Amino acid sequence: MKKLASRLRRRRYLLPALLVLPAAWLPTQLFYDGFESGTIDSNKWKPSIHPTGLGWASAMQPTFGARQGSKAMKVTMNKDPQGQPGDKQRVEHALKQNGIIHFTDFNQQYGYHFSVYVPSDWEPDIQDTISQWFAPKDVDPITGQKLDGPRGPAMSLKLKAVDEGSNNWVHYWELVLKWDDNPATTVNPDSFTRIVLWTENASSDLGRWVDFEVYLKWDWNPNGAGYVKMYRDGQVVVDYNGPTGFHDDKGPYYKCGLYKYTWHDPSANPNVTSRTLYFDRVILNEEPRPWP
Ligand SMILES: [Ca+2]
Ligand SMILES: [Ca+2]
Repeated sequence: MKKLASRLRRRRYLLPALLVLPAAWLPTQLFYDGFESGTIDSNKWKPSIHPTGLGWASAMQPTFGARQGSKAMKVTMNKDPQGQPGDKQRVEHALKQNGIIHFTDFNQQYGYHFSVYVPSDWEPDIQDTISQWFAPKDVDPITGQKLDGPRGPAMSLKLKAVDEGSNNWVHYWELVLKWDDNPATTVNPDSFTRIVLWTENASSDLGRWVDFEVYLKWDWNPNGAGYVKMYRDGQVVVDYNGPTGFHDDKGPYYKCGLYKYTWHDPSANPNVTSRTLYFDRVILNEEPRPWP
């Protein structure tokens, strides 16, 4: 009898908990593309390709297999033979929702999931940005002038190579976050804070599908609730609590692909004349970061 009473008591507490928990913890999917349609759907993606003609993306069947289903997005970019130091090249695609670019909200919890295949013959180079959370600059509504200075994306995931001696170039991942609580980021690059959240040897991640999950909340306030938590193949590699992003009107948006802003610099590897990589299973949810 005592046992039954205790069981009932437990159930009484369990029931309200079950009613409350799913609503709080189930993610709301804002975006999904596994590229199985065989096209890069213009309702889902906004392309940003520069210079045109030297880069493209397609939904195709990789010979090594997709991460999910049979198709993935292949991104290719060729080096501009006319490029000058400082010239930037990109083949990027920004997530859309309801046909327009998905700008995030500040103080909302998001979870990005994507899988990347970097071919095993990837030549080392000083940097390739493969995902970025682009922060649109504030604009004066009357004059149309940009109110923020140059600063780059709020966060970027890069592949880079580091010379570990005697021309022994080693591949590294790098996740870079920036933040600034000043509403007008000034032209002085010291005016914002740049933090390398993660760097790790990437050699064993070439030639296979790698799953990334990036959970974040944009909050530039130093006393706010900003965070970035990132998993690589289910393992936590970043667990950061602190300010994130810039003090802007609009939150950052995500784009993936290839962006090389140093391709024409003298320090770039001259042997890298073309780049190709693959994405699959790109998801954006409104969801809290997992615990632990
Ligand atoms: Ca797929
Ligand atoms: Ca701003």
